[in-house]
Amino acid sequence: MSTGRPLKVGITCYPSVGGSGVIATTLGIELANRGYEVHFISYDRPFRLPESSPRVYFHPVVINSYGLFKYPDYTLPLSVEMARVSCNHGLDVLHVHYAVPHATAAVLARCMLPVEKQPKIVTTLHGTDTTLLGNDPGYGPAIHHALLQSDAVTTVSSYLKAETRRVLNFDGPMEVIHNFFDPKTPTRSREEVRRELGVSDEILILHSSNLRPMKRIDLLLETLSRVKSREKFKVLILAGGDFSPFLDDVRRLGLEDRVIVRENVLEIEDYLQAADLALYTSESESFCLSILEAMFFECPSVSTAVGGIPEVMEDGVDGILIPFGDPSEIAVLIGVKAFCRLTTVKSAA
Ligand code: GMT
Repeated sequence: MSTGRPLKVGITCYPSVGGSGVIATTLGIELANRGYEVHFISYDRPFRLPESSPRVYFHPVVINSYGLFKYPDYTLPLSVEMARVSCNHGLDVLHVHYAVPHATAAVLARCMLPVEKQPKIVTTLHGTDTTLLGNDPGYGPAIHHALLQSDAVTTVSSYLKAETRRVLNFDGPMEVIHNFFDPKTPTRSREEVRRELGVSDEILILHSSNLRPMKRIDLLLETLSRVKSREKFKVLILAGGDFSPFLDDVRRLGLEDRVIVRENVLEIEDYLQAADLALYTSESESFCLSILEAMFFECPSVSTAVGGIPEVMEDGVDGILIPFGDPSEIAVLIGVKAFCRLTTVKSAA
Protein backbone atom coordinates (compact mmCIF):
# COMPACT_ATOMS: atom_id res chain seq x y z
CA MET A 1 0.00 0.00 0.00
CA SER A 2 1.71 3.22 -1.11
CA THR A 3 -0.06 6.50 -0.39
CA GLY A 4 3.04 8.73 -0.43
CA ARG A 5 2.17 9.90 3.12
CA PRO A 6 2.33 8.25 6.56
CA LEU A 7 -0.53 5.78 6.90
CA LYS A 8 -3.65 6.60 8.86
CA VAL A 9 -4.53 3.69 11.09
CA GLY A 10 -7.66 2.94 13.10
CA ILE A 11 -7.16 0.70 16.13
CA THR A 12 -9.93 -1.04 18.01
CA CYS A 13 -9.28 -2.97 21.21
CA TYR A 14 -10.83 -3.63 24.58
CA PRO A 15 -10.00 -0.57 26.69
CA SER A 16 -10.00 -2.40 30.04
CA VAL A 17 -6.90 -3.89 31.67
CA GLY A 18 -5.71 -6.87 29.63
CA GLY A 19 -2.88 -7.97 27.40
CA SER A 20 -4.63 -7.34 24.09
CA GLY A 21 -5.41 -3.72 25.06
CA VAL A 22 -1.84 -3.19 26.27
CA ILE A 23 -0.39 -4.50 23.00
CA ALA A 24 -2.82 -2.46 20.86
CA THR A 25 -2.20 0.76 22.79
CA THR A 26 1.59 0.41 22.84
CA LEU A 27 1.58 -0.34 19.13
CA GLY A 28 -0.60 2.70 18.38
CA ILE A 29 1.60 5.03 20.41
CA GLU A 30 4.72 3.70 18.71
CA LEU A 31 3.16 4.11 15.24
CA ALA A 32 2.28 7.72 16.12
CA ASN A 33 5.89 8.28 17.30
CA ARG A 34 6.96 7.13 13.86
CA GLY A 35 4.71 9.66 12.12
CA TYR A 36 1.53 7.63 11.53
CA GLU A 37 -1.87 9.11 12.37
CA VAL A 38 -3.60 6.77 14.81
CA HIS A 39 -7.31 6.72 15.67
CA PHE A 40 -8.46 4.57 18.60
CA ILE A 41 -12.11 3.57 18.34
CA SER A 42 -13.65 1.91 21.40
CA TYR A 43 -16.35 2.30 24.06
CA ASP A 44 -13.78 3.80 26.48
CA ARG A 45 -10.36 5.33 26.31
CA PRO A 46 -7.83 2.45 26.51
CA PHE A 47 -6.43 2.49 30.06
CA ARG A 48 -2.81 2.94 28.97
CA LEU A 49 -3.57 5.67 26.40
CA PRO A 50 -2.24 9.09 27.52
CA GLU A 51 -4.77 11.95 27.66
CA SER A 52 -3.02 13.70 24.84
CA SER A 53 -0.32 12.56 22.49
CA PRO A 54 0.71 13.88 19.06
CA ARG A 55 -1.09 12.24 16.12
CA VAL A 56 -3.20 10.09 18.47
CA TYR A 57 -6.99 10.48 18.54
CA PHE A 58 -9.70 8.72 20.49
CA HIS A 59 -13.24 8.22 19.16
CA PRO A 60 -15.71 6.90 21.74
CA VAL A 61 -18.48 4.56 20.63
CA VAL A 62 -21.79 5.61 22.13
CA ILE A 63 -23.97 2.70 23.18
CA ASN A 64 -27.68 3.15 23.75
CA SER A 65 -29.95 0.77 25.55
CA TYR A 66 -33.29 0.87 23.79
CA GLY A 67 -36.30 -0.49 25.61
CA LEU A 68 -36.92 -3.14 23.00
CA PHE A 69 -33.44 -4.62 23.39
CA LYS A 70 -32.99 -7.09 26.18
CA TYR A 71 -29.20 -6.80 25.70
CA PRO A 72 -27.42 -3.59 24.60
CA ASP A 73 -25.78 -3.93 21.20
CA TYR A 74 -22.14 -2.85 20.70
CA THR A 75 -21.29 -4.31 17.29
CA LEU A 76 -23.51 -2.00 15.22
CA PRO A 77 -22.59 1.34 16.83
CA LEU A 78 -18.92 0.24 16.72
CA SER A 79 -19.15 -0.53 13.02
CA VAL A 80 -20.90 2.79 12.32
CA GLU A 81 -18.16 4.68 14.21
CA MET A 82 -15.45 2.72 12.36
CA ALA A 83 -17.08 3.66 9.04
CA ARG A 84 -17.48 7.31 10.10
CA VAL A 85 -13.86 7.66 11.23
CA SER A 86 -12.58 5.80 8.14
CA CYS A 87 -14.54 8.11 5.88
CA ASN A 88 -13.88 11.43 7.66
CA HIS A 89 -10.18 10.81 8.34
CA GLY A 90 -9.31 8.73 5.29
CA LEU A 91 -8.11 5.68 7.21
CA ASP A 92 -5.92 3.29 5.25
CA VAL A 93 -6.09 0.45 7.75
CA LEU A 94 -8.40 -0.73 10.52
CA HIS A 95 -6.38 -2.89 12.91
CA VAL A 96 -8.66 -4.80 15.25
CA HIS A 97 -7.37 -6.56 18.34
CA TYR A 98 -9.46 -9.51 19.50
CA ALA A 99 -11.87 -10.82 16.88
CA VAL A 100 -15.14 -10.54 18.79
CA PRO A 101 -16.90 -8.32 17.94
CA HIS A 102 -14.17 -6.07 16.54
CA ALA A 103 -13.37 -8.00 13.34
CA THR A 104 -17.03 -8.46 12.47
CA ALA A 105 -17.69 -4.75 13.08
CA ALA A 106 -14.73 -3.81 10.84
CA VAL A 107 -16.03 -6.00 8.00
CA LEU A 108 -19.46 -4.42 8.35
CA ALA A 109 -17.95 -0.91 8.47
CA ARG A 110 -16.09 -1.57 5.23
CA CYS A 111 -19.31 -2.72 3.54
CA MET A 112 -20.92 0.63 4.43
CA LEU A 113 -18.26 2.61 2.57
CA PRO A 114 -17.75 3.32 -1.13
CA VAL A 115 -14.87 1.30 -2.60
CA GLU A 116 -12.43 4.24 -2.66
CA LYS A 117 -12.96 4.86 1.06
CA GLN A 118 -12.61 1.26 2.21
CA PRO A 119 -9.70 0.62 4.58
CA LYS A 120 -7.74 -2.63 4.70
CA ILE A 121 -8.59 -4.80 7.70
CA VAL A 122 -5.94 -6.40 9.91
CA THR A 123 -7.21 -8.76 12.59
CA THR A 124 -4.99 -9.82 15.48
CA LEU A 125 -6.17 -12.85 17.38
CA HIS A 126 -5.12 -12.73 21.03
CA GLY A 127 -6.34 -15.93 22.62
CA THR A 128 -9.81 -16.67 23.85
CA ASP A 129 -11.27 -15.22 20.66
CA THR A 130 -10.08 -18.52 19.17
CA THR A 131 -9.74 -20.92 22.09
CA LEU A 132 -13.03 -20.09 23.81
CA LEU A 133 -15.32 -18.20 21.43
CA GLY A 134 -14.04 -20.05 18.36
CA ASN A 135 -15.40 -23.22 19.94
CA ASP A 136 -18.76 -21.60 20.65
CA PRO A 137 -21.30 -22.41 17.90
CA GLY A 138 -22.87 -18.98 18.50
CA TYR A 139 -19.62 -17.23 17.57
CA GLY A 140 -17.36 -19.61 15.59
CA PRO A 141 -18.92 -19.09 12.12
CA ALA A 142 -18.93 -15.29 12.54
CA ILE A 143 -15.25 -15.31 13.56
CA HIS A 144 -14.38 -17.57 10.63
CA HIS A 145 -16.20 -15.22 8.24
CA ALA A 146 -14.45 -12.13 9.65
CA LEU A 147 -11.02 -13.82 9.31
CA LEU A 148 -11.80 -14.74 5.70
CA GLN A 149 -12.77 -11.13 5.00
CA SER A 150 -9.67 -9.66 6.71
CA ASP A 151 -6.78 -8.55 4.51
CA ALA A 152 -4.29 -9.88 7.06
CA VAL A 153 -4.59 -12.06 10.16
CA THR A 154 -1.98 -12.28 12.89
CA THR A 155 -1.77 -14.44 15.99
CA VAL A 156 0.34 -13.83 19.09
CA SER A 157 1.95 -17.28 19.11
CA SER A 158 2.48 -20.34 16.92
CA TYR A 159 0.31 -22.23 19.36
CA LEU A 160 -2.59 -19.82 18.69
CA LYS A 161 -2.06 -20.07 14.95
CA ALA A 162 -2.31 -23.86 15.13
CA GLU A 163 -5.37 -23.62 17.36
CA THR A 164 -7.02 -21.19 14.92
CA ARG A 165 -6.48 -23.71 12.10
CA ARG A 166 -7.82 -26.54 14.22
CA VAL A 167 -10.72 -24.89 16.07
CA LEU A 168 -11.97 -22.54 13.35
CA ASN A 169 -10.83 -24.59 10.40
CA PHE A 170 -9.38 -21.38 8.96
CA ASP A 171 -6.88 -22.15 6.21
CA GLY A 172 -6.00 -18.61 5.12
CA PRO A 173 -2.61 -16.99 5.74
CA MET A 174 -1.73 -16.03 9.31
CA GLU A 175 1.42 -14.40 10.58
CA VAL A 176 2.73 -15.02 14.08
CA ILE A 177 3.74 -11.79 15.81
CA HIS A 178 4.67 -12.46 19.41
CA ASN A 179 3.73 -10.02 22.16
CA PHE A 180 6.33 -7.37 22.92
CA PHE A 181 7.07 -5.20 25.94
CA ASP A 182 8.08 -1.56 25.86
CA PRO A 183 9.13 -0.93 29.46
CA LYS A 184 9.11 2.47 31.10
CA THR A 185 11.81 3.46 33.54
CA PRO A 186 10.65 2.69 37.10
CA THR A 187 9.64 5.82 39.01
CA ARG A 188 10.91 4.47 42.36
CA SER A 189 13.80 2.29 43.49
CA ARG A 190 13.36 -1.43 44.26
CA GLU A 191 13.92 -0.67 47.96
CA GLU A 192 11.28 2.07 48.01
CA VAL A 193 8.70 -0.18 46.43
CA ARG A 194 9.47 -3.08 48.77
CA ARG A 195 9.16 -0.66 51.68
CA GLU A 196 5.74 0.45 50.40
CA LEU A 197 4.70 -3.21 50.28
CA GLY A 198 6.05 -3.93 53.76
CA VAL A 199 8.51 -6.48 52.35
CA SER A 200 12.04 -6.65 53.75
CA ASP A 201 14.11 -9.81 53.34
CA GLU A 202 11.15 -12.01 52.37
CA ILE A 203 10.99 -13.44 48.87
CA LEU A 204 8.47 -11.44 46.86
CA ILE A 205 6.38 -13.56 44.50
CA LEU A 206 4.51 -11.62 41.81
CA HIS A 207 1.32 -12.51 39.98
CA SER A 208 0.01 -10.02 37.44
CA SER A 209 -3.18 -10.75 35.52
CA ASN A 210 -6.75 -9.77 34.74
CA LEU A 211 -7.97 -12.58 37.05
CA ARG A 212 -10.17 -14.16 34.37
CA PRO A 213 -11.20 -17.79 34.98
CA MET A 214 -8.45 -19.35 32.84
CA LYS A 215 -5.82 -17.64 35.06
CA ARG A 216 -6.92 -20.10 37.77
CA ILE A 217 -6.45 -17.82 40.75
CA ASP A 218 -7.95 -20.65 42.82
CA LEU A 219 -4.94 -22.83 41.93
CA LEU A 220 -2.54 -19.96 42.49
CA LEU A 221 -3.77 -19.42 46.06
CA GLU A 222 -4.01 -23.16 46.73
CA THR A 223 -0.43 -23.54 45.55
CA LEU A 224 0.83 -20.74 47.76
CA SER A 225 -0.93 -22.21 50.78
CA ARG A 226 0.93 -25.47 50.23
CA VAL A 227 4.43 -24.07 49.95
CA LYS A 228 6.30 -25.71 52.81
CA SER A 229 9.47 -23.75 52.30
CA ARG A 230 11.10 -22.48 55.43
CA GLU A 231 11.77 -19.32 53.47
CA LYS A 232 9.59 -16.36 54.28
CA PHE A 233 7.64 -15.07 51.32
CA LYS A 234 4.98 -12.55 50.35
CA VAL A 235 2.80 -12.51 47.28
CA LEU A 236 2.04 -9.38 45.32
CA ILE A 237 -1.01 -9.63 43.08
CA LEU A 238 -1.22 -6.92 40.43
CA ALA A 239 -4.88 -7.31 39.65
CA GLY A 240 -6.34 -5.97 36.43
CA GLY A 241 -9.80 -5.87 37.98
CA ASP A 242 -11.54 -6.48 41.26
CA PHE A 243 -9.75 -8.94 43.55
CA SER A 244 -12.45 -8.94 46.25
CA PRO A 245 -14.18 -12.16 45.01
CA PHE A 246 -10.98 -14.03 46.00
CA LEU A 247 -10.66 -12.62 49.52
CA ASP A 248 -12.67 -15.47 51.07
CA ASP A 249 -10.20 -17.95 49.57
CA VAL A 250 -7.28 -15.89 50.87
CA ARG A 251 -8.77 -16.09 54.39
CA ARG A 252 -9.75 -19.76 54.12
CA LEU A 253 -6.23 -20.68 53.10
CA GLY A 254 -4.63 -18.59 55.86
CA LEU A 255 -2.82 -16.34 53.41
CA GLU A 256 -3.95 -12.98 54.85
CA ASP A 257 -0.45 -12.07 56.02
CA ARG A 258 1.15 -13.15 52.78
CA VAL A 259 -1.01 -11.62 50.05
CA ILE A 260 -0.69 -7.98 49.02
CA VAL A 261 -3.05 -6.72 46.30
CA ARG A 262 -2.73 -3.69 44.07
CA GLU A 263 -5.55 -3.16 41.56
CA ASN A 264 -5.33 -1.54 38.11
CA VAL A 265 -1.75 -0.36 38.52
CA LEU A 266 -0.26 1.74 35.73
CA GLU A 267 3.37 1.81 36.99
CA ILE A 268 3.87 -1.94 36.71
CA GLU A 269 7.62 -1.48 36.17
CA ASP A 270 8.03 -0.27 39.78
CA TYR A 271 6.61 -3.56 41.03
CA LEU A 272 8.24 -5.81 38.42
CA GLN A 273 11.70 -4.69 39.50
CA ALA A 274 10.81 -5.34 43.15
CA ALA A 275 9.80 -8.99 42.61
CA ASP A 276 12.04 -12.04 43.03
CA LEU A 277 9.86 -14.58 41.30
CA ALA A 278 6.66 -14.58 39.23
CA LEU A 279 4.01 -17.30 39.45
CA TYR A 280 1.40 -18.31 36.84
CA THR A 281 -1.02 -21.22 37.13
CA SER A 282 -3.07 -20.58 33.98
CA GLU A 283 -5.01 -23.42 32.43
CA SER A 284 -4.93 -21.84 28.97
CA GLU A 285 -2.78 -19.02 27.66
CA SER A 286 -1.94 -17.99 24.13
CA PHE A 287 1.23 -16.14 25.18
CA CYS A 288 1.20 -14.58 28.70
CA LEU A 289 2.56 -11.08 28.33
CA SER A 290 3.13 -10.88 32.09
CA ILE A 291 5.91 -13.47 31.89
CA LEU A 292 7.67 -11.39 29.24
CA GLU A 293 7.27 -8.26 31.39
CA ALA A 294 8.80 -10.03 34.40
CA MET A 295 11.60 -11.42 32.24
CA PHE A 296 12.70 -7.91 31.27
CA PHE A 297 13.43 -7.24 34.94
CA GLU A 298 15.30 -10.55 35.25
CA CYS A 299 12.51 -11.90 37.38
CA PRO A 300 12.21 -15.66 36.70
CA SER A 301 8.78 -17.23 36.41
CA VAL A 302 7.30 -20.48 37.59
CA SER A 303 4.47 -21.23 35.22
CA THR A 304 2.25 -23.96 33.89
CA ALA A 305 3.49 -25.11 30.48
CA VAL A 306 0.23 -24.44 28.66
CA GLY A 307 -0.54 -22.98 25.24
CA GLY A 308 2.06 -20.53 23.94
CA ILE A 309 3.95 -20.14 27.22
CA PRO A 310 6.83 -22.43 26.14
CA GLU A 311 7.34 -19.96 23.24
CA VAL A 312 7.85 -17.17 25.78
CA MET A 313 10.13 -18.79 28.32
CA GLU A 314 12.69 -21.54 28.20
CA ASP A 315 12.43 -24.10 30.95
CA GLY A 316 15.43 -23.92 33.28
CA VAL A 317 16.68 -20.70 31.71
CA ASP A 318 14.00 -18.05 32.19
CA GLY A 319 12.24 -19.95 34.94
CA ILE A 320 10.54 -23.28 35.47
CA LEU A 321 7.72 -24.80 33.43
CA ILE A 322 5.43 -27.23 35.19
CA PRO A 323 2.53 -29.35 33.96
CA PHE A 324 -0.89 -27.83 34.58
CA GLY A 325 -2.78 -29.21 37.52
CA ASP A 326 -1.66 -30.30 40.91
CA PRO A 327 -1.03 -27.41 43.33
CA SER A 328 1.03 -29.65 45.63
CA GLU A 329 3.44 -30.48 42.89
CA ILE A 330 3.81 -26.82 41.97
CA ALA A 331 4.22 -25.88 45.61
CA VAL A 332 7.01 -28.41 46.08
CA LEU A 333 8.71 -27.09 43.00
CA ILE A 334 8.45 -23.55 44.22
CA GLY A 335 9.71 -24.51 47.64
CA VAL A 336 12.58 -26.67 46.51
CA LYS A 337 13.70 -25.43 43.15
CA ALA A 338 12.47 -21.93 42.77
CA PHE A 339 13.27 -20.60 46.19
CA CYS A 340 16.76 -22.05 46.12
CA ARG A 341 17.75 -21.80 42.49
CA LEU A 342 15.75 -19.03 40.90
CA THR A 343 16.42 -16.52 43.60
CA THR A 344 20.12 -17.26 43.06
CA VAL A 345 19.60 -16.44 39.39
CA LYS A 346 17.91 -13.17 40.33
CA SER A 347 20.54 -12.09 42.86
CA ALA A 348 23.37 -13.05 40.52
CA ALA A 349 21.85 -10.97 37.71
O1 GMT B 1 -7.80 -13.64 25.16
C1 GMT B 1 -8.04 -13.10 26.23
O2 GMT B 1 -8.45 -13.69 27.23
C2 GMT B 1 -7.88 -11.63 26.36
C3 GMT B 1 -6.49 -11.17 26.24
C4 GMT B 1 -6.38 -9.95 27.09
O3 GMT B 1 -6.85 -8.90 26.68
O4 GMT B 1 -5.84 -10.09 28.21
O5 GMT B 1 -5.48 -12.08 26.65
C5 GMT B 1 -4.77 -12.71 25.65
O6 GMT B 1 -3.96 -11.78 24.98
C6 GMT B 1 -2.70 -11.44 25.57
C7 GMT B 1 -2.00 -10.45 24.64
O7 GMT B 1 -1.85 -10.98 23.37
C8 GMT B 1 -1.86 -12.71 25.77
O8 GMT B 1 -0.59 -12.40 26.33
C9 GMT B 1 -2.65 -13.64 26.72
O9 GMT B 1 -1.92 -14.84 26.86
C10 GMT B 1 -4.03 -13.94 26.13
N1 GMT B 1 -4.84 -14.68 27.12
C11 GMT B 1 -5.23 -15.94 26.93
O10 GMT B 1 -4.93 -16.58 25.95
C12 GMT B 1 -6.05 -16.53 28.02
